[in-house]
This record gives sequence, structure tokens and C-alpha cells, in this order.
Amino acid sequence: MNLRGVELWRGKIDLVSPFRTSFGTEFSRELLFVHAVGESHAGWGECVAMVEPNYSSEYLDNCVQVVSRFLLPLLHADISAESFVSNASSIRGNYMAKACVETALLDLRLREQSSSLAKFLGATKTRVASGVSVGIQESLDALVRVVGEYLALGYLRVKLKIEPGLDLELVRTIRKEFGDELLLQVDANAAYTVADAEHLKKLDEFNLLLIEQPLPEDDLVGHIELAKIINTPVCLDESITSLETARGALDLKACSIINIKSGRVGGYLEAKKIHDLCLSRGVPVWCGGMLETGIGRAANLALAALPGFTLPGDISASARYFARDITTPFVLVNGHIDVPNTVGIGVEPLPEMLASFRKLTTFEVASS
Ligand code: OSB
Ligand code: MG
Repeated sequence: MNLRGVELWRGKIDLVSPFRTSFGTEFSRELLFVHAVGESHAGWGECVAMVEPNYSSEYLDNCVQVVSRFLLPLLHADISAESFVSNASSIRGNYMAKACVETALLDLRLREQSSSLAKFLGATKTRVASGVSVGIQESLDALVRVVGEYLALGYLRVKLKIEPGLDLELVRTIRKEFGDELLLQVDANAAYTVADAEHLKKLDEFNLLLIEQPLPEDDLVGHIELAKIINTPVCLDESITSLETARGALDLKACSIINIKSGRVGGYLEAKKIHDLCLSRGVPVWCGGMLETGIGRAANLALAALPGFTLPGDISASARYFARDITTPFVLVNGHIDVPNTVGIGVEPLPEMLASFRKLTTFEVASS
């Protein structure tokens, strides 16, 4: 690799509609990009951290700090993404900060080698089934309308955000309205405690694909107990931050399905390891999302094209999130989105969109 420098870019883009979860409401997406600049190519990585530390302890300004103070100084001209990840292991946690640097390095190297991220990761599909994550709405009528609109567009699976007090009724209504065939799952974003186990058991009758992250991130024991009580498969999102936490959660039967998000686990190399473990154990995985722009979505599509991703992921079309994406928009075709198959992640920010962003730093990389 011929890495010369790294730029950090900051931007903001409005969401087409507010996205309410048990941890808050997002009206727009604050953005941070890493641009790894080489001799004749350059790579991009999108940081998935949110503006406030509500989904996870990481947040965007903290990622700017961690990337610029601790991660960029680890780089040198011929560093590989693999050696970056290994050197960065001395920095604890900070998975989202690490992931965006890793992805920019991977994108740069794959472009230099004229290879695609999908091929590099071992993709076996050329398009992936698309699901949609539906935020908490102001009324049941609004929820029915919104879900109906997504289904009319062709989405193949619906995920409802739930929280205490807004759970059984939502699921019952959507099941009644759209039938038993609909692939339906729920995501609590850690809003319950294990004391709610009997309540959550009432979801069993609705034949959900899974319940995602019902309890706090660090309550593995709670998830083990809950999984014994309820029949709905427990899927972990926030709790899974590495190959080791994935293996532990599976060994201890805290979950039977995993949502893989590269940002949450420190990058695509780690994400692939978790995929490989789950594939070898017959554990289904699916690709989560963090309201990424086309940059992050492109890389997620490459990951979701791996053979173990047997459930539809939270990778929706650009139009589900933004009036104008920052890349050429991703579109839904018969409920699927095509996996980019050109070089690297396959996309770049459109110049006119980048023009509205701010360059924060240009970091010169030491020659090696
Ligand atoms: O918990 O999966 C989540 C968005 C932001 C933060 C956390 C989550 C989500 C989503 C949306 O559910 C997934 C997407 O469509 O990008
Ligand atoms: Mg989730």
C-alpha cells in the first residue's frame, strides 16, 4: 500500500423522516468520514457513531478525538488494514473509531489491487435481500401506514422498534394488518430488564423472527435467563463487540442469532471472523445498519453478500434515509439491493455532496 495521508471529513444530512428508538429520536445524520489518500488511489470509511452516546458509549466527537490522537499516529506508508487492526488493539474499545480507519485502508488497498471488497471478504451473492427498520411512530395508525408503504416498495422484512409500553400492541396490530407470512422482528435497543421476562414472553404468540437486544449491553447473564424463558429467538446487537464476545454469547446461549455491524466490532476484518464462526456453527447472522450513507451502505452490502447472512438485513435503499444520498443512490429491485462489484467499496462521495462537508484534518503519514 502507498498511503500518503489521511483526511477527516465532517458533514450532516437530513433524514427523510425522524427515526425514533427507545434511546432517542434522530432527525438528521451527523457524519464523519476517513479519506485514506495514496499515490494514485484513495479509500473511504464512514464512522457509524451517532452524535450522542445513547446507542453505545461511543459518539461522533469522541471518534474524531480517538482517530486523530491515537489511531492516525499508528499509520505508516505501507501499513495494511490487518496490521493497523493489530496495532490498534492497544487502544481499548473505541470500535467505531477503529472501524472507519480500517475500512478506508481496505478500500484504498483494494482499489490499488483492482479488487472489490465483496470479493475480498468472500461474497457469494450478487444482491442481498433488503429489510427495513421502522422507528416508533406517533400512533398505531401511523405505524400501519408506514409499514404498508415500505411493503408496497418491496421490502422483504420489517423490524419494529419497541420500548416498554410500546411493544405488544404494535406487534399485534402489524400482524393483524399484514398477516402471518410477513417476516417480522423487533428491536428494543436495550430498553428492558430481565424482570420483564414474563412480559416479553407474551411476544411468543406473534411468531417473530427474533427479538433484538432486549436488555442492556453488558447484561449477558440477563440474556441467558431471558432466552430460557421466551421462545422468540434472542438476537444480540449492542452486546457483540468482537469475535470473543460473539463466541461467549453463543457458548453461554445468551443468543441464537447475531446482528453483525462492522462499526460495532472494529471493522470488516473482525465482522468477517464473526460471520465465519457463526457459519461454522450454523448460527444465522444478518447485517445491521446505523443509518449509513452510501459509503457505509456499499461496504455493508459486500459483507451481507457472505453465505452466512441468511436473514434479510437492515440495508435499505438510499431513499429510505435521505432525499439525496452522498453517493449514487442504492435502489431496491424486487426487494433486493445489488452488491457493488467494481473496485474497493465500489462508490465514492459525489463531488457536489462533498462540497457541503468540512475537512477537519489532513494527517501526513510517515514514510516507511
Ligand atoms: O439498533 O439496529 C439498531 C439505527 C441506528 C442505531 C442503531 C440501530 C439502528 C437501526 C436502523 O435499527 C438500521 C438502518 O436501517 O440503518
Ligand atoms: Mg439494533
